[in-house]
Amino acid sequence: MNDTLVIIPTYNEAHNISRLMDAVLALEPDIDVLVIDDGSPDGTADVIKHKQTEYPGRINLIQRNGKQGLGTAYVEGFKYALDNDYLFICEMDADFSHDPRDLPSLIREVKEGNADVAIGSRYCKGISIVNWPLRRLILSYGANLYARIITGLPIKDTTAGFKCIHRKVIEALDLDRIISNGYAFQIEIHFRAWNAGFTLKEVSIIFREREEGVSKMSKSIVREAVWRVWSLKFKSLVGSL
Ligand SMILES: Nc1nc2c(ncn2[C@@H]2O[C@H](COP(=O)(O)OP(=O)(O)O)[C@@H](O)[C@H]2O)c(=O)[nH]1
Ligand SMILES: [Mg+2]
Repeated sequence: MNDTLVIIPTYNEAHNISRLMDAVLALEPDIDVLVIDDGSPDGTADVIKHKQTEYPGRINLIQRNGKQGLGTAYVEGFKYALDNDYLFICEMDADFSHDPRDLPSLIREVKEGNADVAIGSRYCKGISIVNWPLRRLILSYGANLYARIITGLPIKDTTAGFKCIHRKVIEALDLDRIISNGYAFQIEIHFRAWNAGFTLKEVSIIFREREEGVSKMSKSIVREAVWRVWSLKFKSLVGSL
C-alpha cells in the first residue's frame, strides 16, 4: 500500500490522460493515482481502464454520471483517500498545465514537515505562466488579488489547483460543509485549512496552458468565486465556517 495519492479530475481528457499516467507513475514507486471522471463523452474512462492493466493496483477510477464539477470530484477523492489510509494527498489537473516533475517537491515539503499544505504557485516568484492570452492572465491575477484581500489568505496563488495536502488537514475539514465547485473550491480549501491553523507554503511552479483538449472554465465558475470569498470571510467572522 502506497502512502501518496494523486487525485486527478477529468472531463474529456482522452488525449492527455495516458501520457500523464505514465509521467506521474514513473516519478516515485510510492505514488498511486485516483482519476475521477464525469462520464467524459470522449472515452477518457476507457483510456484509464486500459492503463490500469499496465500498472496493476496503482490506478483507481471513480466514474460519475455527467459533468458535476471539480469541487464535488475532489471531495469524493478526499473521502476515498481517507478511507484508504493515504497520508499525502495531491490535487492535479489532467492537461499538463501542472508539470508532473514538480510533484516530488510539493510532496517533499509536506513529508518533511515544512508545510501542512504545499501549493504549486504561479504568482510567488513574479508570474510564471506560459501561453495564456493576456485577457486570461489579467482575469486570474485580478481574481487572486481580490480573493487575497478579502479573505486575508497569506498566499499569492489562492486559486492554485496543484498541491499536496497532509492527511490530517483533510481529516480536520468537514468535507460535507464544502460548498464551492469551481475555482472557488481551491480558495475554500486554502481558507478552511488556514482558518483551522494549518500551515500553507507556496512552491513556485511554471504553469503552461494546455496543448490538447479544451478548458472547462465558464463565466459561472468565475461568478461563483466572486461572491464566495465574501461568504467564506463572513462565515469565519461569525464562527460558522
Ligand atoms: N471530474 C471532473 N473534472 C473536471 C470538471 N471540470 C473540469 N475538470 C477537470 O479539471 C481540470 C482543470 O480543468 P480545465 O478545463 O483545465 O480548467 P482550466 O485549467 O482552468 O482551463 C482538468 O483535469 C479537467 O479535465 C468536472 O466537471 N468534473
Ligand atoms: Mg487547464
